[in-house]
Amino acid sequence: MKVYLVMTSEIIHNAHIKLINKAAEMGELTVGVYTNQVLESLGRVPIMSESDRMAIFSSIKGVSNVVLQDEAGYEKNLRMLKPDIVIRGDNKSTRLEKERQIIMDVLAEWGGQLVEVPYTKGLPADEAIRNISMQGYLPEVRRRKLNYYLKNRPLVRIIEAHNGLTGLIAEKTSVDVNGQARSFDGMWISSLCDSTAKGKPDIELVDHSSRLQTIQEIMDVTTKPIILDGDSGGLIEHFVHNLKSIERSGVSAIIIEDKIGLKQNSLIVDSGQNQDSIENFAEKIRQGKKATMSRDFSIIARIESLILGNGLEDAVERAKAYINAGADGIMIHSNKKAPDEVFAFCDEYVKFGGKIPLVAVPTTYNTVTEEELVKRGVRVVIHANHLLRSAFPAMKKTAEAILQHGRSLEADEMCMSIKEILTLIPG
Ligand code: SPV
Ligand code: MG
Repeated sequence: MKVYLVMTSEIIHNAHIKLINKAAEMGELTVGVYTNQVLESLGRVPIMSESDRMAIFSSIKGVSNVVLQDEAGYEKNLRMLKPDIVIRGDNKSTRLEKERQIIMDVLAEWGGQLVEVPYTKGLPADEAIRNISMQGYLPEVRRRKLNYYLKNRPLVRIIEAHNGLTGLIAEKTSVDVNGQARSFDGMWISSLCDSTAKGKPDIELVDHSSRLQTIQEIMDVTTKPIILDGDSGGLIEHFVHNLKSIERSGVSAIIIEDKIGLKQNSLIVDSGQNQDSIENFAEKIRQGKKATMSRDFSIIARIESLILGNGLEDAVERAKAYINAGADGIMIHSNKKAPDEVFAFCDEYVKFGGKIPLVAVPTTYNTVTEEELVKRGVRVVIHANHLLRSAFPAMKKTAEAILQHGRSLEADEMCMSIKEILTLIPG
């Protein structure tokens, strides 16, 4: 008898061993191990490589063979292995219910059989797994996540968050695109949105402590990596001190921009801002890298040459210098309607062999898709201000409706129900 068992867990506990023993008693056992890509599609951040997991299962008594399974469904591997028996836990989630039917249909083609064993909940190992997922709240785990994504994903998709509620939207929003779950990989704490949400202009006016407060609020209710908009980073002497509390707060990466003087938002056309010298900004990166302790904390250098009209050549020269200074990533920014100048920079970046991740913020040139940016070599796409910008008009409209009608009835259709708001965040 050929027996097939797919193991999803990366933490092996007693119930798994019992299951493997049971399967091995039935016949020659092949264990299927999900690829990391499949684990990711199921919302997991793999903690070890596929080959490590294969090696672990190969060494367990009773396992004759280990194969990789590169899809969440079993169909491809079943047709390849043609097992007489598939064994699995009788977990009743919707996804697994769907899978169950497909497994039975495919097995029926050669008279194979599905054997389901009771799914054991509440094991000590469940507690261990829960503890590991809880660690997403901890700084090092978040940082490792961002690093893992940067190394393993073609695209890291980031959205702006400026408080606990928008953090929850970034954390939980997921859509189905052609049968694949799609969600954001992390959050951008934008200076524009953090300032605007506090009713202040985006001119480095919101002080360090207030920025930390926003970070903590978001940290409290999310587990995804946070990329902080660090504005210009300020004076080098201040930057190295502020980095300590930023790093300790749990931020995964900070992006600093090479502007100097009173900072204005980059989307203001002809703001008359000055760009820092290459030497000074490179020194800021160098000192920043020295001041940080965590191996996974990233300092990303943001180049404003295109924003300030200083041209592509200057942008490329700066990218090279900032990489030499130890930057962990390069962000190229543009406030043009068309993506052409960003594309031109990307082409140069690829040509000179820029290896560290390239970041883009397509706010004004948002006809471009994430896929097109990735094709040009961009690895991180930040949707930098959209939760705040969409919330403001909705709130304003509601306020106007209440004023207009002298009551709130007419605003009801624009609002979620009291029941919904009361249950939005479980106790
Ligand atoms: C921000 O979101 O604050 C940014 C990006 O710095 S931009 O507004 O485009 O300058
Ligand atoms: Mg900003």
